[in-house]
Amino acid sequence: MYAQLVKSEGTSREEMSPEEIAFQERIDRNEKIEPKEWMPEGYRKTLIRQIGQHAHSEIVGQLPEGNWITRAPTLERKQILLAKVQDEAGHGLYLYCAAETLGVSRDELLERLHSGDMKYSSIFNYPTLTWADMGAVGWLVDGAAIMNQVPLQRTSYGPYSRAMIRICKEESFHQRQGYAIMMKMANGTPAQKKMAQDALNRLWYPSLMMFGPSDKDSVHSAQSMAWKIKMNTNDELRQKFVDQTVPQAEYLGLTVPDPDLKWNEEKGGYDFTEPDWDEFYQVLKGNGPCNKERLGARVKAWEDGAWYREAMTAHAKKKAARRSAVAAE
Ligand code: BYC
Repeated sequence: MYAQLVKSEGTSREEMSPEEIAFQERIDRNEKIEPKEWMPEGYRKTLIRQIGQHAHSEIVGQLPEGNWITRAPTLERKQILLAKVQDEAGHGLYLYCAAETLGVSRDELLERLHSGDMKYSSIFNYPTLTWADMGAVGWLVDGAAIMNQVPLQRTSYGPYSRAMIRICKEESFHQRQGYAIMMKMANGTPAQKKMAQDALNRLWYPSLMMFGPSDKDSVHSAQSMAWKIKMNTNDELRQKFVDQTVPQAEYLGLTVPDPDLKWNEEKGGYDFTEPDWDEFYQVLKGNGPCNKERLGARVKAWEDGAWYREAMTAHAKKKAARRSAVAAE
């Protein structure tokens, strides 16, 4: 058990305060940590970073799909896509609320997103060029999100874990709607099948990048796993995702764009080519195909909404003043 008490910076158990040791023992017993309880500052900060980044991803993640609402091929598809994009807004809200319980305001989180100080998932810096991308996003991007989020339902911080339970229920619907689009396209005309294959070709490696850098380059994994903020390493989840997704691609009659993909009997999983990590770090630095467009759209939405936030605040103040006037009568 105490093997887990080693911090990623290299601090050993001997260097921990009695409070830190007691805290770690609660984590090891799988107790949930609740907002007002004592927690190490690093635990609080790591949670704000991860939950905040996750919330931002949900909100920015609306943009590539929102782009296709007006161009959905049927009314039914339009309704489904609208509902999905609306769900992402809800997920963002649950997560911002969970982050707020750690003593950070939503305005501050958004300010840090807009200034480029906080990240959102790299995947949303890639464009969605055709309707088949709506299928591939649901199938691969939501599929990767679920793979990462199902274990997070058991994460040690109570509000985060409870938000995850609700989010995962909706994500599985999202993944299935994406796969349903892929089925239609892959079994459609040769041109539709080609679009489906092209979407898979473009989104495969960016989806693998969603799990983060390989374990040897992951900065936060060791400490986050000791604190059960993360339940698996990045590579473990990436492997599970590949193993789950390859048979789904085969069922669609599509080819995963990796000539070296091969079942490895010994490890009971596929050997596969790693994403281009230089590209990943370039996207993180703001140099991906859509970084400027995505952040620009968020900042514009925030600025355009200023009058609405002011009106709501003024309305809330008036209501509160009226209530206290009535109470004073
Ligand atoms: N994109 O030490 P590491 C969704 C950063 S799905 C951007 O391994 P960690 C949705 C990382 O922040 C997506 N940045 O980090 C789906 C760190 O930089 P900082 C959201 C990334 O945190 C469909 C550095 O690289 N899901 O929302 O231990 C529709 C070193 O990495 C990425 C979540 O956020 C990336 N892909 O592990 C709509 C799940 N990967 O912060 C919406 C919760 C790494 O030190 N998050 N970085 O500057 C996690 O599980 C973990 O934060 C990660 C990264 C596995 C993503």
